[in-house]
Amino acid sequence: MFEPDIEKMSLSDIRELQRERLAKMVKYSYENVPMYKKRFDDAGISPDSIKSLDDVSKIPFAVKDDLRQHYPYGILAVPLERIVRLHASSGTTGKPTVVTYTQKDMDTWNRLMARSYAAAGVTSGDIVQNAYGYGLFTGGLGFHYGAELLGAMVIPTSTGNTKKQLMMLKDMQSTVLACTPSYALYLTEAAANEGYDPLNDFNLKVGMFGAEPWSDEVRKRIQEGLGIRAHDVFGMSELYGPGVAIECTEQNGLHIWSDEFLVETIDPETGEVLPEGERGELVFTMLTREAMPLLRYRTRDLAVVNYEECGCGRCHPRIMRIRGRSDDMLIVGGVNVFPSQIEHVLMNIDGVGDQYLIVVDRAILDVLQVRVEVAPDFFKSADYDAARFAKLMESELQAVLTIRARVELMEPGALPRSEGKAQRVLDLRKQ
Ligand code: DLL
Repeated sequence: MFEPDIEKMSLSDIRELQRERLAKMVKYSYENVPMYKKRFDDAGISPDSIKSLDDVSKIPFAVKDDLRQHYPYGILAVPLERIVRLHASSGTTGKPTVVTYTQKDMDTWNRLMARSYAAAGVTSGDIVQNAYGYGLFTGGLGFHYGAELLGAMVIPTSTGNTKKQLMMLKDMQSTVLACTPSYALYLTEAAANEGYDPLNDFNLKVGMFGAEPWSDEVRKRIQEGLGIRAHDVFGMSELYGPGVAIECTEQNGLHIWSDEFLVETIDPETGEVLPEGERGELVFTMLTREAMPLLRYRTRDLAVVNYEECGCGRCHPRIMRIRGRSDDMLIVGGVNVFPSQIEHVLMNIDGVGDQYLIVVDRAILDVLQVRVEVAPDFFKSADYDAARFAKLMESELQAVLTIRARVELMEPGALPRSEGKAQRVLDLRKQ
C-alpha cells in the first residue's frame, strides 16, 4: 500500500473523516465560490445545515453545464495566480470543459495515482509504458506523475505510433502498460501482425486500463493476449482525472478513494438518492479540492456501489464496474439499448473479432445495425459460413435487446482502430 494509514481505514473511520471534511468543504465552497453561495441561498440552506453525511442530499447538484457556463477558468475558489495546471476535456460540441489545479490539488492527485498503481500491484521496481494521451487530456500526465511519485520508471510514449509502442514493449521490457482498453486490444492484435509473441517477447505483468467502458469479455481477451492482469481505473477530468477509483489485485470492483471523494448513487430520472447497493448514476463530492470544488457533481456514469470490506483489506467502497453512461443509452424504436449490452453479447461468441461498430439510422423506422469484425483465424477457417454466423449473432442480440439488430460482418482489420477512447457508436439520426 502506498498510504497504508488511509488505505486500511475502517468504513466507520472513513465516514467520520468524510463528515469532518464535508463540513469544511461546504463552508469553503460557500465562502469562496459565488455560484455555491447563490445556490445555497436560493435553496434556503447555509453551510451549518450540513452536519451529517446524509445532509449532503440537501445540497443542489452540480452538472457539467455549470463548468461550461463558467468558461474559461471554471468555478475558481482561489485567485488565478495560485493555479499551477489546467486540463480540458474534449467536448464534442462547443467549448471544452476546463479544470484547474493548485499545487495542493496536484499533490493530492499524484498521491491518488500512486496509491492506485500500488493497489494494482505496481511497485517502484516497475517500468510503466504510458500510452495515454499527453496534453489537455488528464490520462497522460496523471499516469505519468503518479508513477514517478511511486518511484517507478515511466516511458512516456503517449498515444499512437503503434509500431514504436511494440518495439518499446520488447526492447525496454516494460512491465506495466497504461492505456485505454481499446488500445490495449489493438496492441494485442498489432503485436501478432508485426510478428511479436507477447507472452515471450514482452515482460508485461500489469495493465492499467480505463477512460472508457469495457466488458469482462474484453478483459479476458487482453489478459490472455498480453499475459497480464488487467486493472480497471476510473476517473474523470472534473474529479482530478484518472485515479478516482481502482481495482485492487482482487479484481472485484474499483475502490473509490473515499478520504477524497464522497459518492452517492441517484436515480438519473428523479435525482432521488438510492439505497446502498442499487444501480444508479454516480454523484461525487470532492472533499479537499482547492482550486475548483465540486459538490454533488453528476457524472452520468451508471454503476452499483458495494460497501462491503474487500478481500484486500480495504474498506473504501467499490464501484462494481461502470456499465455505461445515462447519455450513452440509445433509444431505438422506443427501446433502450446500452452499447455495453451489445459488447457483452458479441464478445461471448467464439469467432467474433475485437472490433465492432454500432450504427443507428432512421429510414421510416429506426434501424440498428452492428458491424462486427470476424476473428482472423475463424475468417480463414473452413468452418466459416458468413450467413450462418451473422444469423447466430442476430438471434443472440435479439434475445438480449428484444429488438432486431442487423449484423454486417466485416473482414479482420476493416473497422477503424482507436488510440484513445474508442468510438463504438455512430448515430446517423443526429446528423
Ligand atoms: O477519462 C480520465 C481517465 C483517464 C480515467 C485515464 C481513466 C484512465 P474524461 O476524459 O473526463 O476523463 O472522461 C470521463 O470517461 O465519466 C466515464 O464515462 C468514462 N470512464 C472513465 N474511466 C472509466 C472506466 C478520463 N474505468 C468519463 N470505465 C467518465 C468506464 C470510464 N468508463
